Amino acid sequence: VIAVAQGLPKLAKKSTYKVGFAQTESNNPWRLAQTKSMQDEARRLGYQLVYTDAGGSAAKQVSDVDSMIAQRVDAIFLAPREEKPLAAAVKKARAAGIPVILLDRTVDAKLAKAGTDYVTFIGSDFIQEGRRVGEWLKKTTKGKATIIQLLGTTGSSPANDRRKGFEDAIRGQSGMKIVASQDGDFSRDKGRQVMETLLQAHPDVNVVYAHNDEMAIGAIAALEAAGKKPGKDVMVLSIDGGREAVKLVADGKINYIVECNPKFGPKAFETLKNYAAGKQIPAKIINPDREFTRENASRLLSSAF
Ligand code: GYE
Repeated sequence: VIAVAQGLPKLAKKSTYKVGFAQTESNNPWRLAQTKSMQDEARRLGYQLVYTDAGGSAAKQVSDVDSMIAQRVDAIFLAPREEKPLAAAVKKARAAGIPVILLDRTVDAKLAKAGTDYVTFIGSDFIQEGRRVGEWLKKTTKGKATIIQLLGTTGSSPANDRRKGFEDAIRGQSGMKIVASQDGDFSRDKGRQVMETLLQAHPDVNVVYAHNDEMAIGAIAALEAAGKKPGKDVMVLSIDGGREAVKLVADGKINYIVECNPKFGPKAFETLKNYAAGKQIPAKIINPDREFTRENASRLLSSAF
């Protein structure tokens, strides 16, 4: 699909820009790597980056976008924490004549559209990520698994889609059962707490699928505290592929990770420049994701974020 920049605010061709980057939170390695990549690329290009950190609050992120509009930035990169609340912020920026590029998460497609309300979405295909985890599990366990699913932040596009892709992949497998799915807010500590509680209710579980590394690492702590061997008694599956987690794959405590790479900087700013040059921009720009297994983890470790 090609989003023709019709009706979208124009971006003048200039030698430098003042651009906003509205980040969701900064409490995990993925977010820190993404922010660094954006800051490094802005510095390299000599652009001014107006950076805000919503600290895990969608309401704060909405007001961060408001303040970028008030400061008249040339364009806004937005990593929308949740799908619905941030759709309104996208529309406000558009109405103020400021083009928005969505980074890493998207907004509800019924509320705001690429090519009309925002320029494009740059990120991973989260449904595909979840599906790959489900397919790998189906193959590896020959269709037999008792699963706990640790969900990402409620209302965020990666949580919705990683769930959908995974559940679609294992649907119809009578030997595969998800006994509990609970929100761990993409956080290590929440993941550990939720896993502790769920393990008590479901001591027979032998797989945990976490929507990101941080929750997987939290789940590993809970498993070890309960006297279980992560990676052996209970398989651990995750998404992201940060260095700490890939190391755990090499050590045998995580069994499988689908990558979700946070280094958006170069692609984000290149898209901005293409937009200013009047080039056609696809409605979605999908990053390729690798995968980490016992076989390749040591070799790929140094290339993980
Ligand atoms: O997987 C997670 C982060 O939106 C794709 O958010 C991103 C996710 C990522 O907190 O670790």
